[in-house]
Amino acid sequence: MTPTRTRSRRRVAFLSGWSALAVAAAAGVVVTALPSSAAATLGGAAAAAGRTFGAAVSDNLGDAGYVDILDSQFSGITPENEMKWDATEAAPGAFTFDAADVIVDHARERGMAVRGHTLVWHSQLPAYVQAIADPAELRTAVDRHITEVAGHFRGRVEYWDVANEAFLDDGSRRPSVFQTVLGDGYIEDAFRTARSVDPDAKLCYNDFSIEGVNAKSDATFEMVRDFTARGVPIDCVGFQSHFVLGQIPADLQANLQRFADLGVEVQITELDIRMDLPADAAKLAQQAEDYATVVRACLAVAPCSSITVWQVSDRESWVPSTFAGQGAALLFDEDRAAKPALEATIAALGG
Ligand code: 9MR
Repeated sequence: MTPTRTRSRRRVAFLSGWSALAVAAAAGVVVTALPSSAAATLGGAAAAAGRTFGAAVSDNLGDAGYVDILDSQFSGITPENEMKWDATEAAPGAFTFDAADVIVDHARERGMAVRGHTLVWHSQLPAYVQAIADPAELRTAVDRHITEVAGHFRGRVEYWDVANEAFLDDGSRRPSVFQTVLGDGYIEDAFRTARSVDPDAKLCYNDFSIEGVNAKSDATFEMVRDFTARGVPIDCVGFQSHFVLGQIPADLQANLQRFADLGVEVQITELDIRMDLPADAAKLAQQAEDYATVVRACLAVAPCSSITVWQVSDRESWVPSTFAGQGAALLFDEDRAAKPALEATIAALGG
């Protein structure tokens, strides 16, 4: 799961069963072959390739059909909404972690890796934060938020999306309250605070539309280059990868590689591939090819350590409520039946 380096012994505790097998195999330890049933799952096939395959999970764990797929197929979990500012600190200083704890406990009891999402983001941000105009006051609020949230989950979250979606498409900084009140330095300050609170978690910058080479990914690249050059503690970049059918950027692999060459891990963090509804056989076949393309790009870049899809099945996907007439973006359909993309993804992983 961590192909490049290991920060501490504690990291070992995070390895899922299959990841541990893969690490043992890489270390020359004799391991029995993966049972064919496990190799034929997303998590099993990813582990054999030294990767984690995760899913975003929300308030779904009371649904047995959902949990069956989650537990049998996936080796990682990202809470979809439960760690966001509006969920964890809806009122100043009043922290609530119950919903996120349920998801994190589920993951940890099953040896799944956890991606924490997200500490500093302009969206799902309570009005009281958006109203803060005084820099000292906002700095204190951000520090306290990171300290309490990352502190609560310390030792149980392997990766944190410290900052999310800070750039616009043209490469300029998004004019969030953080940017306008605190200026450019708010991102590096957040990374430093997160590192001091949880030194063992890997700290990521996460964004959408940075999967190919463009003005936005160029600006992100320049920030990460600058951070690594100046010793700002950044370990990874998350490429959300909310794709449209047939439109996977041709330079995805090259773009992942240029970030990896800076010395950070890269991860596919919120993958889905939406299509105009209704789905049909041709679209589902194209989608299968597209998922395989994304997997191959990640596998071709050594520090690409994980792929996470943004929910388990089309029934839970955020897409239809956001893009009218579009959907069918995930690996399982509305009835939780496997789609062609599932087999293609496992095959591309080498399973
Ligand atoms: O999937 C999430 C959805 O349930 C929420 O309503 C939405 C609110 O902003 O956030 C969605 O997740 C987003 C993620 O946190 C950041 N990247 C984009 C995702 C899709 O909007």
